[in-house]
Parts: sequence; structure tokens; C-alpha cells
Amino acid sequence: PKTIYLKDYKAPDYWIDETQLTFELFEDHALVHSRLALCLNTERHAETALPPLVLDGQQLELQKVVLDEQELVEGAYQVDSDSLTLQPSRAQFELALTTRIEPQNNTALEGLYKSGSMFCTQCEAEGFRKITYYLDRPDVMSRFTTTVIAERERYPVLLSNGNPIASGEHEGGRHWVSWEDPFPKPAYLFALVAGDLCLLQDSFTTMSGRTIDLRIYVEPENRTQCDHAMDSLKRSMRWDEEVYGREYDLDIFMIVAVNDFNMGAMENKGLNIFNSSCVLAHQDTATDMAFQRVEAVVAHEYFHNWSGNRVTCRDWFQLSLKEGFTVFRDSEFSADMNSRTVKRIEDVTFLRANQFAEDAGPMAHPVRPDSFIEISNFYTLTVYEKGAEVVRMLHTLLGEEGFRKGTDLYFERHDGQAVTCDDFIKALEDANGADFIQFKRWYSQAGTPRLNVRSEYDAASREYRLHFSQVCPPTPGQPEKQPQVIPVRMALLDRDGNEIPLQLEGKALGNEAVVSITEAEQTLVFENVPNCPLPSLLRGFSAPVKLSYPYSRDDRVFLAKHDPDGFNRWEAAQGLAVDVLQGLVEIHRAGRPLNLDQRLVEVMRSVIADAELDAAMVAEIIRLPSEAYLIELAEVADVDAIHYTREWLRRALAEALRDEMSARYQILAAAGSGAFSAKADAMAARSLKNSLLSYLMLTGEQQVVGWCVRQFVEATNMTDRQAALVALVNSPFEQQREAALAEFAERWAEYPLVMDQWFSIQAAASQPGALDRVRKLMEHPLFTMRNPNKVRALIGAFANQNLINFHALDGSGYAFLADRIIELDRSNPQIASRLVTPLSRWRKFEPKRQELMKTELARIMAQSPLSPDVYEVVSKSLA
Ligand code: DPP
Ligand code: ZN
Repeated sequence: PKTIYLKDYKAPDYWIDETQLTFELFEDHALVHSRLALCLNTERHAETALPPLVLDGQQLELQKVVLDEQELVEGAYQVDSDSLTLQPSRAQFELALTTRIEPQNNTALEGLYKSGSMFCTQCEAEGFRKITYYLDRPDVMSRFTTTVIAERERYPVLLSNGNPIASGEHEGGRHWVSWEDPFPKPAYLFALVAGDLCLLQDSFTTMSGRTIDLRIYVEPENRTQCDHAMDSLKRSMRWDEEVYGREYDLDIFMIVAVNDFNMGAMENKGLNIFNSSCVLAHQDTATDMAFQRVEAVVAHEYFHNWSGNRVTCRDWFQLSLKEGFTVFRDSEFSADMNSRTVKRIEDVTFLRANQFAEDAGPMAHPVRPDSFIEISNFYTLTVYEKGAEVVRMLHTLLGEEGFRKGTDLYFERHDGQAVTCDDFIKALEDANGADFIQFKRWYSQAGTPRLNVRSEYDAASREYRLHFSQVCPPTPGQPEKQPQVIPVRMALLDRDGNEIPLQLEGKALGNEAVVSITEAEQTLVFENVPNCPLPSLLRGFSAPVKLSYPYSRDDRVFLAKHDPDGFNRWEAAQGLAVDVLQGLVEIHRAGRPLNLDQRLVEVMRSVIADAELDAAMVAEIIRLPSEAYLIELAEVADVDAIHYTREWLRRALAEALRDEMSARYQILAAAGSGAFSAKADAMAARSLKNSLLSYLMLTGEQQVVGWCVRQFVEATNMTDRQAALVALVNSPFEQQREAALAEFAERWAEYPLVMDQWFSIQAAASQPGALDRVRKLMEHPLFTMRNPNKVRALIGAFANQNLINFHALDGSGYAFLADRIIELDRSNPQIASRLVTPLSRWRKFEPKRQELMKTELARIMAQSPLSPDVYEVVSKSLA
């Protein structure tokens, strides 16, 4: 496999102005006829020296090549496993091709494939080349017209990008529809769907008064689960008008739900294709978390219409241009729709447990990578989530208004273009007269910077000094880093928790300020500080760094109770829990008895009793840091000790706070037993109630098991039902657990997404014997390795969430995962490659586990053939 470098980027030799496609769909193959109007890129070549045309194409059977109405004989063009080459004789010419493909046998789910009885496509990043020969690169933007021809009976609905322009009947029960997309687009945004689908329809009036036809297509049995997605879509459209001034541009916007999909969803122009898990939501079948995910993904894909489609990426190294920006946009949307602080806590928790681990592992790469083997491997947490944090910092530095001026200029300047991250930054700079030269290191340097802070108070001069030092650890290919711009949102608190007005070098900054740390070592001197304050640093997680300040546990307790900033109150409680757990791990490793720090108990007690505090905040504060996060924080992670002490602490807290927890649980259970509501406060109440239930179950009291079973049986929604099931499955009450699992499976057998939950809950349960259970579940009639959601639900949940069993010291978890990767690589390399992640993190563990994990990686590496996807991740992991 070949490495591709950003520094080798060259504009294409030819452009494709027009792309006309005709698809003839049959039961065992499809014919793809393309007619391309090409022209020389005169900025690169003179008309007197025409370069050969090299089109990308893979796994295609080429049937016909017609150049300017002349059919070419074999020998007049060259075909190899990934290209078609021919020599044009004019600077402008027309090329017509026919290729034959077999969507029915396409198990990689890239290009044109079948999901159930439906035809659908996934072209990002390089799937279009599996449909026909093309310049399959995002800087080649073309106007597409698409005709789909298929049997009417089986495929009454035929969709593609843009607006429908004509349709008709053919002989033999076949029919056709033509679609025209007026906006030039790269091939990765092409889409086609053919199926027997039902339609949920609505409309939206844009800010300029145009009426848009909104359509969600799903398989008939899912008809009743689309309302939430439709509602989310309308709110997204309004929000993008209000917050970014962006109006929708076609007359029709379609979403199609498919069951077999590698990613969450895809923003194809005018025709978004979604994993059904990111569209369908009904309270009977979907949890509150699923509702929020649907809302976020619908928004994300819709927002791509501007940040991604109207302005797209020049090359795939710029992926974060659209993904980082769009994740930032969707997270702000969700923050506006729900609780801003809770949304931020969720995002930061996710980032620190997962993206920080990526940054510290063998696949660490900058937000704008400078090389790759397989681009599919770079749809990463770094490109998406860290990319969004980088955009968030720009937003913080420029402020709401300045940022908006910048994005207005960006959209205006680059509409219809394929651009780079530098172009994005340039627009923000130009609109604000700002200078982001140093800031751009966030795009080119990998790794999570550490920001160490110390303080000094001088009572005589009333000066308070904060000493900052930043250092970013080496990452593959980047041994040394330059200091980055780190915006620190902060305040200083007095002994009552009030903010002290900030005066920095003679300037009054108000009670809260954003200070930029730009040097490796930097000191800020605050003046007129009456008493030694306690700093509240990095509020709202204003930069994706690992902050360390020598807070005592008492300091953290104080901040958890008094910081006026909600996010940092949570952060202080979380920091206290981390500190307590890290201490317990040390005590446990030394073979000494564990003891419970009463300060943590008091913090939890006070929030559980606090009826004023948003229930979702309470739920976040009492949630202990995850095992994954504790592993990430550890130098060498002792999985057993982390699991043991965390479970011990959960039980100890449950016992210490039994009365408070059960009182609050009862109140919430009684209040939530009425009609279902999907409003934020109702969701928050369920979240807290279920978090309390899971603690209470650890007391082992029969009475609590009774509550849990009752909640399972009487729940009016999937959130409550599923939470009760999780609590039972993780309990020692075998009879109740098995009964609940059996009843659940029987009731929801017809609902694949609900059954995904059923698989995943069991795969993640930490009791011994988990691997045997997972093996047995693989034989369940509803399980299949062909469906990515099922693989994620069972194999993914076991390897990523059931850490104590996955890391079993006999190596059985590692061997099991390696077997699945090898098996999947033959059918779906993208999904196989994703599963390598847990093994790739071997350096985090002690020598014995390291050896076992490396042995499995080496076994995968020795397979032949091996996809470039898996090859890249495994070889980099072993390097
Ligand atoms: N479907 C993926 C996303 O929306 C890739 N564009 O992020
Ligand atoms: Zn995206």
C-alpha cells in the first residue's frame, strides 16, 4: 500500500464540467452509463501538450469507451486495478463509458450496494470510483444529471441529487426518473436510492419565503418513527438561518434511512442517506440518548449543505475543514436546543476519554493530517472532535460577532469552491484583522498539549501570579512541538466563591476573561487582589489541553460547591473523583484496605439533595469518570485495579448515600410515571433517576431489585426500560436478569435497533464469562457480521466497553477480536479497521498484556490479502 502526502497535492489535469449518469438496476448487476464533458486544466497544461487522462476506478467491468462519439477499441486505452488511462486529442472533449457492477455482492458498503431490498450509495470518501471511472477527488466539481431505471414493482421510489425533472415508463414493468442537481459538486456527494419506501412529508419556509419540500423515506414498518427527525430538520434549518445566515438552496431536501451503513449518515447534496440508527426515534423504541443523537446527526448533515457542499474540501487532508466546523456547528445547535452546560460536559467527557487516547496512540495525527494510506481511516475523533474544538477556540478568540463576520466572508468568498483549512483561517483573519499564524499550529501539530499552572500570591503587593507552562508530547513523525495558542477562560474566586474583578497589567478585564497563553513559559500578574484567591481555570474547557493545577481535594470540594461557572463546578467534582480513584488504585495495588474519602460523599450528597440544580447536572456530577478515561490518564494502566476500585467506590457511595439516593429516586419515579415527554427537563429527570437506580442496585437490597423490575415492566418509554435492564444485567440477580433479557428479546425481536441495544448491554456487562456470552450471541438468529450496527453492538461494545473482560489476562479477548477483524476484513475493511483501535493501544498496559496484544496484531499483519485499511492501522500500531 502506498502513502499519499499532502505536500504532493497537484490540481487535476482535466476538469469535468458536466456529468450525465444513467443507471440500469437489475437483480444481479447494474449498468452505469456515464457521459462526461471534460476540459483541460489550462492553468496546468498548454493545449499543445495534452497529458493523458487518468480516471479512478476500482472493481469495475468496463464495457464501452466512447471518445467524442468514437468507440475506442481495446488497446486505445489502458485499464489496471485502479485506473483507466486514455489519450485525448482535444482540450475539450466528451467521454462516454459503460461499466458493469454488482451491487448485490458489494459487502464493503462503499459505492453502490444493496441494503435489504433497497439500492443505495455511499461515495465519501472514495466510493464513487467503485461505480464508474471518474476523477474521484473533491476538487473536481461537476454538474450532475442522473437517470435511474429499475423495475417499478420492486423499486417504486427512485431518487438522486437535486430536483426531479422527468420520469416515465419502459417496457417490461420498468420505469425511470431523472434528477438534475444545479449545483456543481464533487463525486463524493453523489447519491442514488431505489427501493420500496414510504414517505413522511413536510415543508419549511425559508427566510426569503421559499417553500422547501421536506421528505423522509423509510421502510414501511418505520413510518411511525420519523417525527423527531423531521422536527429536528426543521429546527436545524431555522437555526442555520438565524445563527449563520444560511438558507437552503434546492426546492427539495430528502433523508433516506438504511439499515446497513458504515457511518452515522452522509450529507449527499439534497439527498442525505442515514444509518437508520440516526433517523428513527420513538419513545417506545429509542432512548433519550438516541433522540439526542438523531437531533445532532440530522443537524450535522443538514449543516453540511453549506459547510461541506457549497464550500467543499480541496483534498482529503482538509477533511476537518468541513467536519471540524460542522461538528462545532451541530454541537452549538444542540447546546441551544438543550442544556448548554450539560452538552458541553458530555462533549468534553467524550473527547477526553477517546480523542485524547487517539492523540496518545500510534494513529495520532494532526487535525489536518499530512499523509495517509487509506483516507477512510482518517474519519477520526481528531479530525471531527478535536477539529471542532479548534473551531471553538477560534470562536472564543473572535467572539460571537467576529466569528460570524468571518464565516460570512468565508461562505461568500468560497461559495462553489473546493478549499483548504488555510482558506478558512484566512477568511476569519481578513474579516477581523486578526492574525492566526501561530494558532494554525493546532492544524499541523498532533498530540494533546499539557498546560501546567502554578500560582503565587504576594500579600504585600497584592499581586497574584499565574505561571503557565505548556508542553506537547511527541507523536509519530513529530518529535518536537512548538508552543500553541491556548485560550484560557478564567476567573479568580475569593473565599466566599465570589469572582474578584480581574486587573491584568493595568487593564480591567471584568470578572471573567479569556487570556491567551502563547509561550512555552508565561506568567500573568494580576493586580489589586485583596486575598489569596482560588483560580477557576479553563472554564467551559476553553482549549483541548490537559490542565494541571495543584488543587487540593479541599479546593476541589470548594469549587464543586461554589464556582459560579456550572461547567467548572462539574469539572471540580470530576477532578475530585479522579483524584480519589487514582488514590484508591495506588492503595489497592499496595495491598492495603480501601477507604472512602468523605469529601466526595459530601459533594455527592449536597447535589443529590439540591432540587434547584438541573437534574441533568446532578446526574453528570454523580457519574464517576469512566474506566476508559482512567486508563487514558494512567501512565501504565492497571485495568484490574481500575475496574476493581471504581466498582468498589460506586458501591461505597451507594451505601453511604442510600437514603438520599432512594428518596430522590422515589420522587423522580413518581413524577415521571405520567405521560411521556421528550422535553429537556423530562429527559434530565430520567437521566438522574436512572443513574440513581444503577447506584442503588449495588446495595443488593431485595427492595431495590423490586423497584428495578417494576420499572422494567411498567416503563412508558425505552429510556427507563433500558436503564432497568442494564441495572439487572449488571446485577447478581440471575433469575430476574434472565427473565428480563428473555422478555425484552421476545417483545422487540422485530426492531433491529432495539435488538442492537439488547446485544450491546450483554456484551458490555462486566461479570466473568462475558466472552462466552458474546460468542453465544454471535449465533443468535438476529446477529450478522454483515450489518455494521450489529458488529458495533456486539463486538464493538465488548472490546470498547467491557474492558475488564476484553483485557482478560489469558489473552482470550484479544484473540477473539483479532479473529473478528480478520474475518471482517474480507467483507468490510472499513469496519474491520475501526475494530483494531483497542488493540492499537497496547503501549498503555503492562508487559504481559503488551505482548499478548502485539501477538494478535502480528497475526493480523500476517494475513494475506489484507486491506489497505487494516494494513495501515495495524502496521502503524506495531511501528
Ligand atoms: N457522513 C460523514 C459525516 O457527516 C462524512 N461526511 O460526517
Ligand atoms: Zn460530517
